[in-house]
Amino acid sequence: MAGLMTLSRYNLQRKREYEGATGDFTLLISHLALACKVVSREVARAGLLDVLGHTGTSNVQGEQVTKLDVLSNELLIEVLNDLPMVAAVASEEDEQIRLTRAGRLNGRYLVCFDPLDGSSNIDVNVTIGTIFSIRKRDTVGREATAEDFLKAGSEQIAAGYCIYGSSTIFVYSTGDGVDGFTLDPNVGEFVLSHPDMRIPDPAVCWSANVGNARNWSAGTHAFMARLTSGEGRYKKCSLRYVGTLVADVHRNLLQGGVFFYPGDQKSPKGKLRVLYEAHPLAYLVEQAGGKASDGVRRILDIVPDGLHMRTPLIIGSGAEVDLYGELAGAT
Ligand code: AHM
Ligand code: MG
Repeated sequence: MAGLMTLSRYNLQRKREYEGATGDFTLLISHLALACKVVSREVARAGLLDVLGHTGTSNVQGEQVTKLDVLSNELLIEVLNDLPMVAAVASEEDEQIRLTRAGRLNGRYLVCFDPLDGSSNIDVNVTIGTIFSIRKRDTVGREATAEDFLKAGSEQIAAGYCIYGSSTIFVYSTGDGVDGFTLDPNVGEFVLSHPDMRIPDPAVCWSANVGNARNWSAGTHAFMARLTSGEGRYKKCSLRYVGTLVADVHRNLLQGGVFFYPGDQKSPKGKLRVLYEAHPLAYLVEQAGGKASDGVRRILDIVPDGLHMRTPLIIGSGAEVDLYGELAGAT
């Protein structure tokens, strides 16, 4: 028991290392982890509680039946609402930012999240996750605005995700490497299970929705041809696509691999969103020794022009992200 490194203990140790740390950030991370534990519980019993699928109906107790992604959104917002250090949140589920109750004027932090990534997998019992990103703002003393969020990904001070799979794993970085914590459901604590995650080389898998290939550019086809050539680095490179970004990135982080969701003829800007999908995952993957680009630009250099801006995303093992740039970047 003495050696058990829980997320709270880990954060306390880290806090001691930073002179002048107020403990605000530690508290914020522990509240995000708490929200993820609750989402994990709801995901695990979703089938029982009938929260899958539709909104707008009532369950047997006469309570409103809420879709799991809406429920997760409200849970995260509720948990952050009373933290005085959080000024506002931006979520995939909400068109506009929401100011918090406690920190709207003097909170230093802004939090972006995708409360439940992998919408198409929610109702079919396949791995889903929560993604978050934290920034500091320089406008303390007044109410935060959407513009405060529209900053380059390199300005994030922390990012992470929680994945609800065969186990629940909370992965995060504060810019000093990436650590993963697995939820021990018996004690209700996240325990350090994946210290200092680094993307192994070479890539053993690639992930893309090949169903969209008819719309891809010649360059993207050339990239896929290289990955499936069976030559050199690609002697053993398998296709693995969950269709939940956070799950595909998690696997590629652990095993080495590249995920790509390019812009194509139908959707030139791609599908994935900058602020709460691409930025946080790019931050984590870079911290683990990988890369992330939109084919031309580093993801962390993108300054979004709106809360829900989309971007092509190529993310994972550095050599493959570079190769995509060479073969398809200009097309
Ligand atoms: P979501 O945030 O609504 O779940 O949409 C994003 C998801 C990603 O998790 C995943 O990588 C992608 O959409 C899958 O898209 P597709 O179904 O087109 O393959
Ligand atoms: Mg998503």
